[in-house]
Amino acid sequence: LQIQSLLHGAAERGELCLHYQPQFDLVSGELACAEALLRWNSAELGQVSPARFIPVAEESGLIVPVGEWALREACRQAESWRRTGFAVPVAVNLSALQFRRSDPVELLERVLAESGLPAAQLELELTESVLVQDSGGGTLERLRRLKALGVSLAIDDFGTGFSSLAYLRRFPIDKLKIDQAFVRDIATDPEDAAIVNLVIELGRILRIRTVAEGVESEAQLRFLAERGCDMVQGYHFARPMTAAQFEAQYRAP
Ligand code: G
Ligand code: G
Ligand code: MN
Ligand code: NA
Repeated sequence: LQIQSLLHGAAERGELCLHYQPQFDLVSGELACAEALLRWNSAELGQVSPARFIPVAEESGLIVPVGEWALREACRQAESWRRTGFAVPVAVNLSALQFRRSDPVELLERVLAESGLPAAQLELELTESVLVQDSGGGTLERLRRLKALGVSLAIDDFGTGFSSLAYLRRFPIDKLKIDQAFVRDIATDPEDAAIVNLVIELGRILRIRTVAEGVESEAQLRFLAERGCDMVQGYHFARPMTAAQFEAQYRAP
């Protein structure tokens, strides 16, 4: 309850910020994308981990204004980088509630127009729960309208929800992000290895790019490269970092 009341107004008090974690193309090794991740430095509680405040934000509905702040800030940052010659697409997490509560298409149109960011430079990460709760085809319609704006769509934490092969075919998805729980033991656990293989193969068949999350070791990277995973993200390459650190590290000199 304390978290909830303090999170309310955190954006206005300047306590929220975004960190960025790079994704790399596994073949070329080039920077492909930056995932924006919320951080909260509370005047009262100090640094609060997203694992603690995101669930509270989702239960209380605060994720709607907080998520809107994150989207706006990520677009502002990406456009500021792009205008100065550092064009890196940004990926923003959208919770299922943001998707159902308000019209995400209208919000995206507004934020893109405000920031000036070309839609092609923005990716939205949705969880499987968004796709599963498709009562009456409303979700498919919204995803199509989002795609029509020119943004790309990724499924986050893929494999942890109630996947159905039908919706992957039906929905206009560009990327599958393989959950880090499956990646952790790929080099040693045959079942996890089989699952990751299957997702990569599925991506190939459906022409959806695959990203392995939580890559922490050379052994995991080797496995993913051999199997033809398209992209990688994880501590082995870089942790989430401030915008200034990200720019210092990845803007070409
Ligand atoms: O950053 P971390 O590394 O600790 O993120 C923890 C969780 O918080 C992840 O599940 C991530 O998807 C979620 N998260 C981080 N930033 C945002 C955001 O801006 N919006 C939403 N909805 N979730 C976020
Ligand atoms: O749910 P989502 O995938 O958006 O959340 C990403 C979360 O995973 C963030 O909390 C981020 O800090 C974390 N993360 C990113 N790379 C790694 C990694 O290599 N190992 C672990 N354990 N966590 C990671
Ligand atoms: Mn994510
Ligand atoms: Na994820």
